Amino acid sequence: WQAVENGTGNTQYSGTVTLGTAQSGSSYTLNDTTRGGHKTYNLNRGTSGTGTLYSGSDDVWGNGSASNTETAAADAHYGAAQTWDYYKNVQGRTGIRGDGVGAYSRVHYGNAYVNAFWDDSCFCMTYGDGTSNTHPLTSLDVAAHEMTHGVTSNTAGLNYSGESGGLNEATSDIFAAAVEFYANNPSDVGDYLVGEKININGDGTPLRYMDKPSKDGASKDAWYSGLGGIDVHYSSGPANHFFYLLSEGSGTKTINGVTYNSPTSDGLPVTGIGRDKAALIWFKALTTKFTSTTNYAGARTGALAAAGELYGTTSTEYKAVQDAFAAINVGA
Ligand code: ASN
Ligand code: ZN
Repeated sequence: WQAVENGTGNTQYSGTVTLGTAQSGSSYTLNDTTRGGHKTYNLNRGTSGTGTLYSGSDDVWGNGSASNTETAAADAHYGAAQTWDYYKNVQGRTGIRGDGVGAYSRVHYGNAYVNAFWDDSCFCMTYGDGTSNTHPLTSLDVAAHEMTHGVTSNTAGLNYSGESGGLNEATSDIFAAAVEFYANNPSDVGDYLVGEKININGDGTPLRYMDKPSKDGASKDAWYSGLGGIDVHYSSGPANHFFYLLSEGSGTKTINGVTYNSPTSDGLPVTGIGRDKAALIWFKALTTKFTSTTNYAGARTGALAAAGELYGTTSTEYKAVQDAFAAINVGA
């Protein structure tokens, strides 16, 4: 028999947080029984197997530094919990499959491994420790990005290549931003940047920018005929840009201390409808309109259908979806 507990996580990226844990006798584990039994395991630099479930004699996890083996676990466990809560409380989806069952997280994958990934076959997400094993890829936005790959896989099933692959990647970035805003953590405020905490570029810049994706030097701001031929982490750009424009509108805007400047490819302004409505539209499109082969034109059709069902086809929200797609060069 296990008691439900609230532990304390001293994370690297999100400050001190509450973690869902379980207690059995004198031992505590990173087993979030109120969120589908989501568990966090230590791969201890291995690259296979499930690893060892985090357990300990107290309910305090990590010390904020990557040199403590529990710190990355605290971040990953927190990210999974916030993502679970977002999908349940905002989108009405309980768990990645919508069946109430939790996935699991594995941290300390490999040696100085600079990536994180979702894997359908284990129904789990995995995190490397980053450069010099000091920057684990366990920030909240990365966790939400990886967990969202599980949601996409179990809904639209967007193929991970060509334009559908870009839409798959964008969906993970879109809900990463949505989860970060939802969590409203003072140590990791919401933004339209992806991976700004894990310092992959070594100079403090984020991996991706949603207001103007080309700022990363490789992503595209708008659709063009060759988009399906580039890496999915770059062909995601136009859809990320669409989501930013639909949420916040074009032009300059400062949110939580970050200043964005979002252009439009047609030169016409877009008036944002707010990120909450934008995320509801994208989720409805993802889960009821998109298929494995949806391309950018199909995403427009699907998002408009979703907006029409949610707000009506004569609504400002519907019009904003039209305008935001036109702004990324996807038109009627
Ligand atoms: N971290 C990467 C991602 O989730 C791994 C990959 O390339 N699939 O997109
Ligand atoms: Zn991804």
